[in-house]
Amino acid sequence: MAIDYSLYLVTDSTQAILGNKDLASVVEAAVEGGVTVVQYRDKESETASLIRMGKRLRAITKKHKVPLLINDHVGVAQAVDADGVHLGQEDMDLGTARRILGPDAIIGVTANNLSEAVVAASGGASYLGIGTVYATPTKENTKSIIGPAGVNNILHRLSTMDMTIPTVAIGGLNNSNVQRVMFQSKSPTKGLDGVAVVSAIIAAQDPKAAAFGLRSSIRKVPVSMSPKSGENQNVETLLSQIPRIVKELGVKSPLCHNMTNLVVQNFAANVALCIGASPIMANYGEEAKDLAGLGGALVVNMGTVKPDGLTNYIQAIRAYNEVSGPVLFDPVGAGATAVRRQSVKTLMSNGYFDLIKGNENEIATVLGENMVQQKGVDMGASTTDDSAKAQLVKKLAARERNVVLMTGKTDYLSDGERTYAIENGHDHLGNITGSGCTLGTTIAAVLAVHKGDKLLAALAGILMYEIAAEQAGKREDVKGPGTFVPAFLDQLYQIAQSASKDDSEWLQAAK
Ligand code: 3NM
Ligand code: MG
Repeated sequence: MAIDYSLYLVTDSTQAILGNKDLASVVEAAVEGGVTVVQYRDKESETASLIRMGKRLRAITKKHKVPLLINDHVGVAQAVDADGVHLGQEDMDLGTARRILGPDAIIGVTANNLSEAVVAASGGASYLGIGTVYATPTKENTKSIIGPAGVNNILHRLSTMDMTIPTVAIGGLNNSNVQRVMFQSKSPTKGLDGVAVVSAIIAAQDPKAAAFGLRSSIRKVPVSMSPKSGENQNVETLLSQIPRIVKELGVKSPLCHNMTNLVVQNFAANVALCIGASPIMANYGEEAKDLAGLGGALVVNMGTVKPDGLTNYIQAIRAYNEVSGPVLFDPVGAGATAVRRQSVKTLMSNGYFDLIKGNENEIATVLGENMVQQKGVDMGASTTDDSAKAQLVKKLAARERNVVLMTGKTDYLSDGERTYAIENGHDHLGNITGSGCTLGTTIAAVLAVHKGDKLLAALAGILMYEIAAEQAGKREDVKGPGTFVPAFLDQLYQIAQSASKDDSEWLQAAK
């Protein structure tokens, strides 16, 4: 019998999660709301009471034709005539449980990493519970937090080994992240069959409504996360759309919400104003919900990390993710310290970034392939050749299902399918502070007005920014980095203005 794993409920009887509610009533409501599998998990009760509750849950799940599994206790599963068990890595081994329960029993296994997944799949498990996706108070001493990227890695490797076992993800999943997790964890050949939740349903005021909401979310992948593929492959076609997009910036004047470092706040605000966007520098996460509702974009620039910083970032990222507002991540100095490396992981596991931009070192760190210790936030000498850089960018974009920009003398831009090298820019951009950060501000503003093709939006932002720098660098009044800054702002302003007058001559300089 094929089992629908799409919304898998794991129960909890603790006061902290169930409260004073009756578990059986909560489960019945949840099943009515759309839960497709129930696992009775109770880490505290004695056998007699496990069997008593197990029988009540059996009656309810039977009535609604939903499978019932028992966590850990094979004997209880037999006693209540459950459909099977779920085994953690410290529980009875899979082979023994299979021998006791027989070939038809559903036996699921928790897998925290690839080797646990492979052992369980080849040992005859019926499905895998993969986690912990996000840190959760429901299960505190979990082995490791793997994020959607970790789930993706396991799914990808299972599919290369032709293991077709069903999988659900678990840990910190709720209605605000299930779509993203299902989408981001999907490998080209294998996706999750569902998500497992505890508190999102058991602790909910209205478990039926919570289950219904989750079930609807799981069924649809948000449009803004769908990769735009195969379109506009031709560079000429891409470039021809840019003047219209730049013009839209001036017309719509999108909010550009920057959570950025102390050094560039002023410069970022000036750049945003020059291109026609409406800047706000707001580093306090509480404000993000209101700001996200205004239709703009968010820049998360990790240039100044502080103990409370991550909470603010996460609050803001979630607020924008919820309304499908674009979020740009600038992992400044990602490889420089252990704190920053961990911050990158935490942020990546807490939200979806439409675009990640960084220098070679930062992008390699985000990808998890950085072998060199970064010295400061500036980029040292490059060790990689051009095609390796392009590969790095493409690989990260494909994994995260977003757009990735690696800045440098040549910039590399990819959405995982299309990868472009951009040769525009000026040396003085490397001689002033905040040029990378404010490129992020520029791209975010464009992402806010052009939502269809994120790669095209990014290209428009990069070209207007870097061509403005070239124009400024050629001016006679520019004698060095000091005079370059005002000239650059002027040229950026000129480009935005000329687009509003349907003049796109500036774009001739694109290369
Ligand atoms: N197992 P919530 S995480 C029961 O990682 C359980 O194996 C996990 O609870 C694992 O949905 C977890 O409330 C708790 O975050 C999930
Ligand atoms: Mg267990």
